[in-house]
Amino acid sequence: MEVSIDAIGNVVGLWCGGKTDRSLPPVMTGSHIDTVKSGGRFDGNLGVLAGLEVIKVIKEQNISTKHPIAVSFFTGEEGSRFAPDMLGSLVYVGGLDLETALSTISVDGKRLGSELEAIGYNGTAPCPGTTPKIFLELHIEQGPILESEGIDIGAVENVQGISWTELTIKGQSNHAGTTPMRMRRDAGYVAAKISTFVRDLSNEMGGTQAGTVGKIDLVPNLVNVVSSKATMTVDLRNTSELMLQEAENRLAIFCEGIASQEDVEITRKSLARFEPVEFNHQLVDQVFVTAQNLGYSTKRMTSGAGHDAQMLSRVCPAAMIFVPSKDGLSHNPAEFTSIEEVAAGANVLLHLIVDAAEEYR
Ligand code: HGY
Ligand code: MN
Ligand code: MN
Repeated sequence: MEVSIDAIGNVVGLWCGGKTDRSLPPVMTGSHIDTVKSGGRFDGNLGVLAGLEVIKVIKEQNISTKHPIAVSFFTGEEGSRFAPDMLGSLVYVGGLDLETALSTISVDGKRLGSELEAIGYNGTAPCPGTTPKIFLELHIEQGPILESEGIDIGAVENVQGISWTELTIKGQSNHAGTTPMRMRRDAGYVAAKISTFVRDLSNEMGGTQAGTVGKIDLVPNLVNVVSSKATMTVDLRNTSELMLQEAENRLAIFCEGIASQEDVEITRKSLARFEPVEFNHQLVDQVFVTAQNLGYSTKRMTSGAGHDAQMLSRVCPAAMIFVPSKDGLSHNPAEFTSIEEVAAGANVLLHLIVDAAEEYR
């Protein structure tokens, strides 16, 4: 394939058969190859490897298509090192300017542009990138639905909204033994209260509301010192933009209240904020029908996780194919999908791509 690397490290492999018209927009598939630190082998990688397998089968079968076919992987989809998530695909579609992205500082204090240079992925291909004809992403569900209902393929209709906030809580370090409880300005205690509030709020709101505190760093983080500082993250999700705003507002009100009650200062920084995304209905229908025609049980569903496809949907029709996750597990080394389930997803992807790329019969 003709491989290009763009200025934010996105990689696009382009395949053109003998009679392909290079002036036509490519049918694109792909995903990401970064994982969270404690991640599994399927999240992201499946979509990229399946895309390469599709090209291999097309070449073996001497299939020739009018449109070029592209297989891509986007930089920093996870966002847990360099926020926001889907950073590379957001730059690819022009949703985040390149300089801002390159100057992003990671949780470990590194500048994204320098890190790309260090690994040789500060490429020369321009950002934003070529607009595809369509974008299809094969991905594991990362949840329990397909497995629990015994369904082979998910035709993903939409992605829920995402709100990531970093809260910095400043109190006062003090002696754990001598400081009367009424005199404490305990950042660690406030972080814990916010953490339980996020859980209680999500349970109370119900529906698709999700709330996660995945990261809390305490200073000085010592057994006999009242914490002077806590830095924490809050991940809120909802399929409804209004409900997501409601959750954000209630979190802000809770923080104001606990800050004055505990005499601490709380500052907030948004790390990521994406509204819910609806995929192209016609393309979702094609995913659904193609899977059914191939004899797979199929279900229309929502994605709880964010994906590169939601960014590509800003510039072209996009949709996703889900395959089951064992025990609904993901962002965990035990993440697993069987080879039969993988093959089913890759087959649906193959047929959709060949159809969209307009095979010469
Ligand atoms: O956070 C997410 O939904 C994705 O894994 N980046
Ligand atoms: Mn993913
Ligand atoms: Mn992920």
